[in-house]
Amino acid sequence: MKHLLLLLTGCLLLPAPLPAAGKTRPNVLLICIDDLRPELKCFGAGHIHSPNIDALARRGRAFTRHYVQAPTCGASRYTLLTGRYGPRDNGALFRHSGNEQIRTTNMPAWFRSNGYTTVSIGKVSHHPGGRGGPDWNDDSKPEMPGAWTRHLCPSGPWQHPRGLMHGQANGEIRRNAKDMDVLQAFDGADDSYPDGPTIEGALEQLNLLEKDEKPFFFAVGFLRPHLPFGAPARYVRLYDDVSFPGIPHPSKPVGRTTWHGSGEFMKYNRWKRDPRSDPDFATRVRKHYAGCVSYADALVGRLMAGLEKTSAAGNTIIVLWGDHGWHLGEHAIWGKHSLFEESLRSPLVVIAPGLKKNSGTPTSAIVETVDIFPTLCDLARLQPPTDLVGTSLRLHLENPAAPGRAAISYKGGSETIRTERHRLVRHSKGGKVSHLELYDHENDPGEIENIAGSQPGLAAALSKKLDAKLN
Ligand SMILES: [Ca+2]
Repeated sequence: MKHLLLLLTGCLLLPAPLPAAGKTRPNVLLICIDDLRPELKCFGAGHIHSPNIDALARRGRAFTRHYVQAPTCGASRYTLLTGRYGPRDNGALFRHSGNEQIRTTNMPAWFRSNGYTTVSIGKVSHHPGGRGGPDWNDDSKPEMPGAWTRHLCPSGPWQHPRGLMHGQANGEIRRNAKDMDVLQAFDGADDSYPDGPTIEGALEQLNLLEKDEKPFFFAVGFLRPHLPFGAPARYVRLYDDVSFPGIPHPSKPVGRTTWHGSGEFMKYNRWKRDPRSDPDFATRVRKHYAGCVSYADALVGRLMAGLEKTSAAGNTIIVLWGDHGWHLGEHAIWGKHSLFEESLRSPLVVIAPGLKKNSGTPTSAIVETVDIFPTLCDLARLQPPTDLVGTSLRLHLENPAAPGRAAISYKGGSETIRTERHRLVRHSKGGKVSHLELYDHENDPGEIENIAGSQPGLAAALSKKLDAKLN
């Protein structure tokens, strides 16, 4: 009911769109990277080669405890693009495409109605290019109707956005995952993999947007390191002689948790090798994932070089965001889709022109994906829609020591809240709480020992706090 009231209040109090903004407002460049866990040099992973994202972090603020709302692409991107908690599945944006409030006040729609040219290229909403239909290219089925001036997904030899999404080198389209390489390193140019058409198109768009009379809100979505793990060989070779640290807490959790059987990964595994029981294969998987990360990092570098060549560079807010994390063997999971720390924590880096104080110092304040929309409104001096659930991160951009807030996430019938010290996971069945997980990060950063049974009062208090945020 509270949600409905908020929604109605939002409709009534919605400010009229401002007149065309001209070039006085800053541009926004939003870089979305699919399935990127926060394992980058600038996030403390010394064995990862990520010079371009590291350079961004040096210029702005890296958020080392940024949590997504959902450990799956579509539901997480819904929260980024609407600034609200929402449906828990990949169809979230499509399902709300007819909802007037969401349609007119989602992030790109809001910037567009406030005088911005809004362009998306690659995977920004759940479907690259934002269309439904069998090949995800049906113009009559938009994922975000009217939000983008241009919602693009050049597909090159992969033929269409669906082909691009799970493609391997040189136009290979996924038909059956079990027939495909899950690990691949083709010795070719950046453009031999599906992110090639996206970076080429993005560089063209930057040139067009520079000449545009309006400021731009430009979102670029790269697919790697999403499965299958294929990248140009030179990025995978970076790790040939690198010794990786051991996998922390690699055992399957005891008791009822959000552990799962790594189905998304295992369906590709035509070699019948299982990283959970095959340490050599586990290392190969980790090194290919790292290769995909370094490939994505190189694409970020090309995009930034393209931006620097334009006159827009000095007046552009830059956000780099990962849509969720990924377990590389922690808790014996190879994939996302859990409510453990590894699935929910993702990289966030923000560079705001004019907010240079303490730049390069990361913040460990707890923040959420829903905070990004109000932050961008704040930095662009736009009044945000009244029913956003997040809070501007301006304070953290000005002061890395500013305290954070609790973060919530959800999947299916389960919800979790992460506070400074604890994580509570609440599982429900038939509308009733079935069981709880409670972890004390001060003594147990790996989320191994469930203390819900011995701390019922704390679990109840956190559950209440979770409800207050969700409702
Ligand atoms: Ca994803």
